[in-house]
Amino acid sequence: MHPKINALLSRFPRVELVKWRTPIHYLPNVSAEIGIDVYVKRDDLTGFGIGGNKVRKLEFLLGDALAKDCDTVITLGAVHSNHAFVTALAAKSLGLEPVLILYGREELKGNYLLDKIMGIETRVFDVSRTSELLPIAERIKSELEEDGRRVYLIPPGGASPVGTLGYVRAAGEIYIQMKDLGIEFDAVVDAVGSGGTLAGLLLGSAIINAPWRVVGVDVGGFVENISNKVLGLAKEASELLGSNVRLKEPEIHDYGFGAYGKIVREVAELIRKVGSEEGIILDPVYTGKAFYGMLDLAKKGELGDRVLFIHTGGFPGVFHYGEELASLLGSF
Ligand code: 5PA
Repeated sequence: MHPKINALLSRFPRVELVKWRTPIHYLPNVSAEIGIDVYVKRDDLTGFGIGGNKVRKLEFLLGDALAKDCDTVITLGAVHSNHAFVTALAAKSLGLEPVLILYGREELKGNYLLDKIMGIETRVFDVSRTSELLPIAERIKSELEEDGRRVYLIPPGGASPVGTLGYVRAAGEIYIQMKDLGIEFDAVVDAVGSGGTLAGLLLGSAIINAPWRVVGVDVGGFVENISNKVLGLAKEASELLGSNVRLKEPEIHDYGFGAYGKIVREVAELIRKVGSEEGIILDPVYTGKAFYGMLDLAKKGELGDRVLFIHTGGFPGVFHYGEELASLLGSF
């Protein structure tokens, strides 16, 4: 761990869910094709449940829930939510009772299937985006509290100042690994949904004065006004840490193809290509769109000579949207 970040984070309760530094892999074929060096930080391999970025946030969020003596964890998202499933699974493993507040079609596939297999309590509502679930989640929290439960409410994607600490920590890990590799990244790129990952990277990178630019790829407006949200989260997390770094406006590019959760041919083809050339499985909702954006920006010369893509996980999305992918690829 980076000593400066370690010192700042040491007073925050954390449950260890990620048992190793996730590896950084070089992608030879993709790099040769676009003419810059592309590396991937394998946060798909964080190693708890389905892995992914959420596990890093949950180390601090569930640490906080336990420190506050809660017995129940509520969170919310779409039925395909990676965050919801892995939050519930981690909560269960720590003896906390999870309740998921979801929206979308209840089909037994992807993460929703995993929710059911693991016996997780789900309550599905007829709304069209996660933000509309917030008042419902607040109401359910009050009802459970009236029954004597001690509830910890985790916002969509774990995007709270405490959750943001997970990627402050990751920024330090990346810095140490970069030094070990004897290289320097010009840009670190990640998918932006609820914004907590980018906010943590932005803050962590500022604290250690990292040489790279932090670049976000919006995957379709999961939340409105994402730049403000990311900056706000980074500032709140900075206050929580007692750090007084200056934070830059986040750099976020839109590669959402019109909507969050919209499954498109360009991304389906890229999932096939990167899978078959590099053995890296992207998903159609987050990492596929983000990787597409990263390649496009790199080809335009906007990311420098060496870029690190954060693979934030999410492979159950491939199975959730299997039929859409099959029909777009048209060769099954
Ligand atoms: C998600 C989010 P942030 O939410 O931190 O911006 O991360 C975006 C992201 N990659 C990137 C994967 C695989 C993700 O699942 N997922 C959400 C979910 O409910 O799963 C929060 C939207």
